[in-house]
Amino acid sequence: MRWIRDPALVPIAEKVLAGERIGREEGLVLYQTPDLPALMRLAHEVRTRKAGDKVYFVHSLRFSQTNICYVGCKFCAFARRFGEEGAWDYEVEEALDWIAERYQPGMTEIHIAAGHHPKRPLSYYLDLVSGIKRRFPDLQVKAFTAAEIAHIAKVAKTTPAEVLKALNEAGLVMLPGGGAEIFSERVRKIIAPAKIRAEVWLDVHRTAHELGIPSNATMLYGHVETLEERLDHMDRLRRLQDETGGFMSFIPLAFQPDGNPLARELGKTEAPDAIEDLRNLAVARIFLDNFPHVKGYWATITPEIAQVSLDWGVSDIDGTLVEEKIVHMAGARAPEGLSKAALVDLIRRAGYRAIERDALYHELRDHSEAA
Ligand code: V47
Repeated sequence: MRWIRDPALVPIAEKVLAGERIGREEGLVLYQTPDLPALMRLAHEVRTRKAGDKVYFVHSLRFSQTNICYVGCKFCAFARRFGEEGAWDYEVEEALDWIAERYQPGMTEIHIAAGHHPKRPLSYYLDLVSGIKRRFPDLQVKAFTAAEIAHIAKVAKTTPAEVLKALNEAGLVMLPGGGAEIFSERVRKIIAPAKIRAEVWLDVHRTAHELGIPSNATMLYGHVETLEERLDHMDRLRRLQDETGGFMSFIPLAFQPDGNPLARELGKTEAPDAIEDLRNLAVARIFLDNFPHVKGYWATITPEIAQVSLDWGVSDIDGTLVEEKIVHMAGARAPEGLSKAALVDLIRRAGYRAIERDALYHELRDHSEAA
């Protein structure tokens, strides 16, 4: 293996090339190696095994029915209190009108994530989901992070399983991966002390998978976490995926430092740089050997780095994301949405086949031959 300059990588590369799983210690070596070309090559080998030369994207609308939230996560620039400037809180009909104004023919997914509203009853969320399905039957509803599901259940004095069952009957088909942050209790105490614990997040996803609802998983990185804590996070996800097989995609979220207390307290004014983003994606691709996809989320890493990330293990770049708010309110420099044509171009110019998918990863169209 003459392409490997770092001798510490040789035994790891042998394992990865043989399709064997690596452990956390080996993951740490990958996080620390100066041999970035070799890391890239290994991640590329794994992504090619999983997805060949395909890169997936979805024509998707982002929606947040409210930003009212009292959880107080320190990384968040999105949440507002009742009556605070910039707060919004839509009734179901207002939400449907908001969606109608932005809906474009050909959209297949609506991704909903929002604040933990202290009062809305379960019926509100059921009406929202069933209302969307009635008015926009072509949209698959991927909605509510595990943290929101646990919160809705708490307000309704019921269990996450009952909430998931009812939402599923109303039309929800998938859970997004938000709210995971970093599972380490040490980090959660600092960045999100009032948010659900890691075990609850994992339990909600386990329950969703058992009910036949697939989901994604995220990891917020580039703040106070250590590399070991990132590996612990991915290890817990890998173990759950071994149990259920219900995760579709892993999405590292690069911390955006504007307008949130964590940035002010840490004095951290920059998001992670390109190498940190790419290295993290590559390690994730190699470590999470049982995840079908690792997403390069262009809203946080920029479309340019997302394009480069396709050589670093990424096989999905999320989607058009008309009007993404959560990371843009925290200073993300990327545009709030990209057109389908721009995404196809980005993928094709990197040398890959652009595959349009729906929320559940059914292939809808191969754009590789498009003009
Ligand atoms: O859970 C909040 C993160 C998440 C900041 O499932 C921040 O396909 C960076 O879950 N800097 C919501 N991140 C977004 C999310 C997501 C994104 C893309 C795809 C999918 C999917 C899910 O946004 C939150 C939180 O971890 N977030 N503030 C910030 N300052």
